[in-house]
Amino acid sequence: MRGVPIRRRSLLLAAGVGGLIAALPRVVRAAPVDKDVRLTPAPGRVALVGTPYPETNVWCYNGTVPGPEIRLRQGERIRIVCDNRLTQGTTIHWHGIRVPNPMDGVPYVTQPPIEPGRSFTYEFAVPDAGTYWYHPHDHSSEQIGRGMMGAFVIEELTPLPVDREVVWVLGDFRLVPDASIAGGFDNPMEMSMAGRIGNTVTINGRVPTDFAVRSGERIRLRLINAAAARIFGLEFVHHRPIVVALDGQPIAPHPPDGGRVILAPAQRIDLVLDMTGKAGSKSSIVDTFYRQMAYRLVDLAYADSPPLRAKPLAPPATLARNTQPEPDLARAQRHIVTLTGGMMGGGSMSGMGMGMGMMGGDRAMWAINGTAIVGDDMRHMKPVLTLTRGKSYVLAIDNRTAWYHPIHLHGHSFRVITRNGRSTKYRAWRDTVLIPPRERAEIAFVADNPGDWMFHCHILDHQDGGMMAVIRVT
Ligand SMILES: [Cu+2]
Repeated sequence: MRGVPIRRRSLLLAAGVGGLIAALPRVVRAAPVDKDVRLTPAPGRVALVGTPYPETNVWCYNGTVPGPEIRLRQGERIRIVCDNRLTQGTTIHWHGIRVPNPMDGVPYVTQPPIEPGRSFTYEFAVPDAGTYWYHPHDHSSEQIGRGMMGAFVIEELTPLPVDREVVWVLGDFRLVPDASIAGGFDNPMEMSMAGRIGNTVTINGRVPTDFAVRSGERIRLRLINAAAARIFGLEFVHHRPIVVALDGQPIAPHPPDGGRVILAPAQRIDLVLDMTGKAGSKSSIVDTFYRQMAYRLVDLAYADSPPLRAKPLAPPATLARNTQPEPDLARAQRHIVTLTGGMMGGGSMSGMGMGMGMMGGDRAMWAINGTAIVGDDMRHMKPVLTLTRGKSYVLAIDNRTAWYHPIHLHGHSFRVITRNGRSTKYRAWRDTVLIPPRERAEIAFVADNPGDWMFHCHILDHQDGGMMAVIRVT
């Protein structure tokens, strides 16, 4: 389906972006690093489902799904060498981390793709604590859909006091009966609807059964939605999770709206979960986002041992604020961003009625302000917005489609200040905002990170089908 031959891409890079990028590593390699990591994307074989099913052929980092967890403390500096052993190009994007533009891992925009057999060195400091993740940004629907994902945790200087910290990378795979991954990526029908939703949900690369807990313990649960298209709506039966961070950014601790933890592709949520069940009991976490496809994700299985503490703990404190500058809403310049395209009458999984023209050869099924970047081909794109460094902006994002879109801005965090014209309660900092069908959201931020930044839907089929744009900060 990808129409751009590698040779043509390479030529263009040699003449344009490539020369610019070659000059940058000298600048960024000056400071000593706190951690050196090597990530090797390559084919692998892992037990996604477990017995009696055979192992699954995947593409992954360092032989595992998810790839190795990267963990740093706030303010530290890391060097990551990516050694591409795939048979196609790749890049790594550090989702949500405010890195310098040349380290952002976007093919043709911040770097040439890392061709098979080649390597690329990423190096940056991590300014903000929180839960992040890494994934490819080249051929991303297929590479993520085949297993390329990993957690990136940046610890606070003063950590939240808990008994145990747990990271769950939620994956979603479409498997055929022998547990191998179904082909047919970039199916035009799915691209114009909800995207490629799988049939096999994994926690840390494995179909889960029980998660062992102890009565009375307090867990910090870092949830990462690494799925290509699936949105989660998690209900913790008989438990009361408290949200303490969204997309890595601290928020006043509060129970999730309606008791459901909504987690769209690429979003993260940190929960404080007090294990209030009785010793020996079991209780489920169910995913009810697509109501007609609700299922049990995993059971919390209580050990038979006596409770860890006699009295429940006090509610968790608010985490220390990260380092993003506060947008000046009174002086902010406003822009409207309109999302269009897709099949009409969506919302349900059966909504058909493809409009003529959407099946056209150019795959431009979606658009942002009338423009579409299809696939990874960003050679000809012009920025949809050019922002002035240091100034505050409000983007009013208007979803005129019949489908959900988790919209991600690279290089920045933003506050979600309104939804459908009403102020939001927490004005949450995020890097990915889920906008339901025919709804609107306003985001506010200071454009303080210079460069060309991707602004796109994180349902990767939508991204591939045109719902991607560039916002330039100069
Ligand atoms: Cu979308």
